[in-house]
Amino acid sequence: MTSGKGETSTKLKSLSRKPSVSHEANEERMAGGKAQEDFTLPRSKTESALEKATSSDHGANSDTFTYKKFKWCLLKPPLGRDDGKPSDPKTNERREKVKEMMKFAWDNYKRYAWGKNELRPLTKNGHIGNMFGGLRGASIIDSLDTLFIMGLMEEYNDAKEWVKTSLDLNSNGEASLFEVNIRYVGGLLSAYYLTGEELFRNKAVELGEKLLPAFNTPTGIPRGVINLGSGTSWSWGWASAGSSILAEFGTLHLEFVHLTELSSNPIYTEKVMNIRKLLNKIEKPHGLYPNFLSPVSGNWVQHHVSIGGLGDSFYEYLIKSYLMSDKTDDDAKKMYYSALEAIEANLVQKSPAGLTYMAEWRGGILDHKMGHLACFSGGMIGIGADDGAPDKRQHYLDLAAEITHTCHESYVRSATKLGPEAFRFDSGAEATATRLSDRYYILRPEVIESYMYMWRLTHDPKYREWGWEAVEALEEHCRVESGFSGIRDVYTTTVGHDNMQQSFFLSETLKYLYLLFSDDDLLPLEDWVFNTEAHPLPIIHRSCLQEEATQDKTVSE
Ligand code: DMJ
Repeated sequence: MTSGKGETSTKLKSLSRKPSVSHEANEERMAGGKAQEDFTLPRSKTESALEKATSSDHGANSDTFTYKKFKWCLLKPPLGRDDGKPSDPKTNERREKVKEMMKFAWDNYKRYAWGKNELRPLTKNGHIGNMFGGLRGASIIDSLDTLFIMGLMEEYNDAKEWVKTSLDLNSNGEASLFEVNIRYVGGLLSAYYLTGEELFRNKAVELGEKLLPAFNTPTGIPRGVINLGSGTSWSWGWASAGSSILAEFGTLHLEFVHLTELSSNPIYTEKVMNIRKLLNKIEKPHGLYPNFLSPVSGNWVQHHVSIGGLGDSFYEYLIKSYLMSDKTDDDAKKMYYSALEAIEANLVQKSPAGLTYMAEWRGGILDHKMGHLACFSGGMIGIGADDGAPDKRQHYLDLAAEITHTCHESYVRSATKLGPEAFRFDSGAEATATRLSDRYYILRPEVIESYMYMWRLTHDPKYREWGWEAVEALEEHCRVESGFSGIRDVYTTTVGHDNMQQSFFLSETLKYLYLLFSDDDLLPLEDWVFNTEAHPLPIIHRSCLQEEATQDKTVSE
């Protein structure tokens, strides 16, 4: 113990760690009436897994998690001084507009698709799909934290009530491990950390346990599809030679570390550390990570590398794992910066007109195409700029800004001012889609996500202007009578709608817009990282949590 926090005489000091600016309503909302309780998870659901777990801890917290400790260790109040309300009236008006969009999207989902996974806004009904293995309510789980931070409390309470009475985890269908993890586990974890409602914590851990059989492979690399009832798992039929996808098995780390944190069960962290170790050890062509890996042999199956689909969030989770560990996870840090160096050396390109982009790599041959999905990388490179080599900070900030600029160009070069699914830099194209099949926009968040991070990092007003352009375009082309819909061709203003309000529109697109027009103290980056579905997860301030454990004993004496 090096600080005096454990001493009785510092009790008052410790209380003052919670900044005095904390807004009353905000505090009440955060506490949810439960913040003063110490929650301990009933062993029932996790017992078997815990008992089977091997003894190595891999950084799991040996102390039992308590919400009180967690809150005390945050550096700042999660919702900021005044729920992040900006002082500038124009920005506030814009923020209110985004809140209205969320309410509109939510109200229509509630009216026409309640309990289904997504709203079909043209036909005014619900969509279930086959990604979530019989789980329902994806839009509800994905919206919990967005509703909460926007102060849409009636709607949040309806959502919470649905989770309590109707979220049935005993489904028996075939689910995408990745999608269930990022949307359901991520959404429930964030809802728990923001509200202290034990319901969310229990559901997250219960669901997490159902995902574990997917890791029963010769290498421990999980397969992509799992039957949530039987635990049987297999690879996607379209993935070559029974392989697993980098962006899927590489996008579990943040949630699984938090599952260990909340359950005191090391198994979740062990599973993702095993993936990490294998990826760290395996030989990489030119330092790059191909998108397909065999869960049986542990070898790459083919050499397609992409910062967009199939690869994207693996890189995101490396830097975010490091940040979420309070900058203690050095392996994640090393892997991230080495990967970024390889990406810069092999994939980053400059177009004839001077636009910087990330090409795709097919066994050494470049495909001069950038997917909308790859546009998250502006934000990712931005948030990692501080922690690479000190002399590269400005370089990374410049690269992040250039990529974000290119992605903005893909929006402004369309008739609708929304960006296509993929844009190209060959045959005379500069950030435009050349194939009919790439012209659609499905309410994706990645470009706006990068605006939000770049705004936080630079406060350059252009990012808020670009975000507002997107709001206007969404309103004009995607808003229909009963919700928001994706469009089939961004290059024509006579739009055809795809009749789908994706759950990530509520979880990510609208949340990132709201944060863009909020003060930086709403979910401050000193305390929170966003999972790849924009669900905020707290940075684990381990040393504080351990100090406070000692102090708890003192306080209770
Ligand atoms: C979301 O589910 C996540 O952002 C994921 O990482 C990629 N695809 C969608 C949004 O486009």
